[in-house]
Amino acid sequence: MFKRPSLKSLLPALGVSAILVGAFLAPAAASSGTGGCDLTGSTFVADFSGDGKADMAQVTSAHTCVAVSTGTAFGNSTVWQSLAFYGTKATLAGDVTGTGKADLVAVNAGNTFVMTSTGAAFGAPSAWSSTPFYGTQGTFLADVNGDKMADLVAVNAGATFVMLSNGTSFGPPQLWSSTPFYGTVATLMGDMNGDGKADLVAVNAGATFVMTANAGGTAFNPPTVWSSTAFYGSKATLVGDASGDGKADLVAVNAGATFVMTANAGGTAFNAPTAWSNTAFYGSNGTFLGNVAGNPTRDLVAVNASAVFVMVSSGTAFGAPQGWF
Ligand SMILES: [Ca+2]
Ligand SMILES: [Ca+2]
Ligand SMILES: [Ca+2]
Ligand SMILES: [Ca+2]
Repeated sequence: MFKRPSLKSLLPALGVSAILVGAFLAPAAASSGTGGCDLTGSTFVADFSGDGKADMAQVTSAHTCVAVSTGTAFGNSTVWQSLAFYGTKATLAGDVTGTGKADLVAVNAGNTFVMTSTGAAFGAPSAWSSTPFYGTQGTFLADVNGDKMADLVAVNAGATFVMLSNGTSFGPPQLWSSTPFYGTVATLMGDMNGDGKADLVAVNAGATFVMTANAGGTAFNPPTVWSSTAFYGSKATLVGDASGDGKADLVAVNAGATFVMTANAGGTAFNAPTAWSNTAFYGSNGTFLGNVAGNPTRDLVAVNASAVFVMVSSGTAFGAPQGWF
C-alpha cells in the first residue's frame, strides 16, 4: 500500500510550482543527524496531529519526522521520535488507540511494536504483540470491527486473519476468511460500503472484488464482484473516499491522467470510471490519498525527492496541482 515505485519526478506540467520548494528545504539536506528531516525514507499520509487534516510522516533508519498540514500546505518537518522505527515485514500508520491521532506500527517476523502519537510527538516504542503476524499477500492496518481502533490484517494466499486492537495491545489472531482473496494487481483496504468497518479489495487485471466486513465485525463476508471493468493505474492504484460520501472509492493514477470509480449509493458496487484529472500527477517517492485539506474528501498527494504536491478533491474532480512542501 505504501510502496515507493522508482519513478521519475513529476512531469514538466508541474514545474511551475517547484519554486515553492526552496522555502522549506535546504538543498541537498542530509538524511542523518538529529534534526535532518527531509523527504527521504518511507512516507505516510495520515492525521498524526488529530485535527482532522492528514499530515505527512517520513520514517527513516534514524528518526521519524512529521510535517503537519495547515489545510493549505504542510508545515516544517520536525522530529517526532529520534529512534529508528520500522518493521522487517511492514511499517504501517493508523489510529490503533482510538484517540483520533494516527500511530505508527512496526511488524516484525516475530512481534509487533507501536509508537503512539501524542498529537505532537511519538511515544517510545512498545510491544503490542509477541505473536508472529503478517501476510504473504499483504499486511494491513485498518479498523475492521468498527470500534475506531485500527486492527492488523494478514492476507495469505488461502486465508485472511485479524488481530483486533484493544487500545493498548493486539489480541490473538482470528480467522476472518478461509477464502483465497487477493488481487493480481493490488490488494487494498478501505470502508467500501460506509458502515464504519474496513473491507478488503482485490484488484485484478479485468475485475475488482470486495469482501466486506460483516455486520457484527467478526468476519469477512464472501467476495462479490464490484466491477468487471479493467481498472488500475500504471503509477498507483489507491483506495480512499475521494467523493466524500463516506464510502471509499478506487483511484487509478496513470502517467497522464487520474481516474476514479466511486462506490455506488448502496455501497454494493463501483460506478463506471470517470476522469478526475487530465494532469500528469504522481510522485517519485509515492502517491497517496489523504484528506490533507481537512474537508470530507480525500485529496491526491505526490511526494517527490525534494517537493510535495497536492491536488485537492472537490468531490467530483481533482483540482490543479499545488505546491505543499
Ligand atoms: Ca493533522
Ligand atoms: Ca478495531
Ligand atoms: Ca465496510
Ligand atoms: Ca466515496
